[in-house]
Amino acid sequence: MLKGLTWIITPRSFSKVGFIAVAIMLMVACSSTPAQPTANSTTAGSVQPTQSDAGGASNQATATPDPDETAEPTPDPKPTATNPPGTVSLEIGTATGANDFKYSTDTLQVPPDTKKIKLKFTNNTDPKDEIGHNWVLVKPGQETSVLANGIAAGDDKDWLNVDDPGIIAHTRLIEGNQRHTITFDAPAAGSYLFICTFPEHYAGGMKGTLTVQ
Ligand SMILES: [Cu+2]
Repeated sequence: MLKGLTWIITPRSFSKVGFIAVAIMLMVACSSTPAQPTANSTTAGSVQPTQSDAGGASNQATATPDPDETAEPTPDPKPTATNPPGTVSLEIGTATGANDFKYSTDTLQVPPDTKKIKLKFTNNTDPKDEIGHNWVLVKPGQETSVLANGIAAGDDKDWLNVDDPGIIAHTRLIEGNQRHTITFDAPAAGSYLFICTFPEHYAGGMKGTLTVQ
C-alpha cells in the first residue's frame, strides 16, 4: 500500500513544495490509511454485527412470545415437560350434566413460588346440549361486579367484560367437548374465587377457589 503510493507519487515530486506536499500526503496517508481500514473493518465487522445482534435481540424479543403461543397447543402431549421453571399446570373441567352447574373440582392450589399458571379448562358437557362455560379468576371481593359486568356485556361478548379490572385471568366461553388452555401470572399468595359468568351458572354453584400457598 505505502510502497505503491510512494512509487506513484515520487515521479511527480520534483520541487520541494511538491515533495513537502507529497510528504504531507504520505503522512496523512500513513496516519489515515491504517485508520480507514480499521474504521471500515469496524463498520463492516463490528457495526454490522452489532446491528445484526440488535436485530437478533429484537428477533429474540419478538420470538419469545412464540414459544408461549406454541406452548399452548403442545401441553396436551407433555404438559409438565415443556413448562418453563416456575410454571405450574392445572386442569379443571365441568360437570357433564346440562343443568349441573359445577366444575369438576372446587379447589385448585399452587405453591407460593409459582410464577405462571397454565390452566387447561375443558367443558365436559354434551355438545348437543349447547351449554357454554368459562373459567374466570377474580380478585378478592370482585365476583359480584364481574358477574354484573358480564351480564351487561351480553351474549355477543360471551357474558364477560374482558377489560373488567376485577378479572385476574379467564378462559373463553367454550361449548361441550371444547377446551381452552391459558397461561397467566400467578397472583400473590392468597385465595381467589373462580367463577363461570354465564348467566345463572354462578348462582347455581359454578365456582371454586384457587389457593396460592
Ligand atoms: Cu357455566
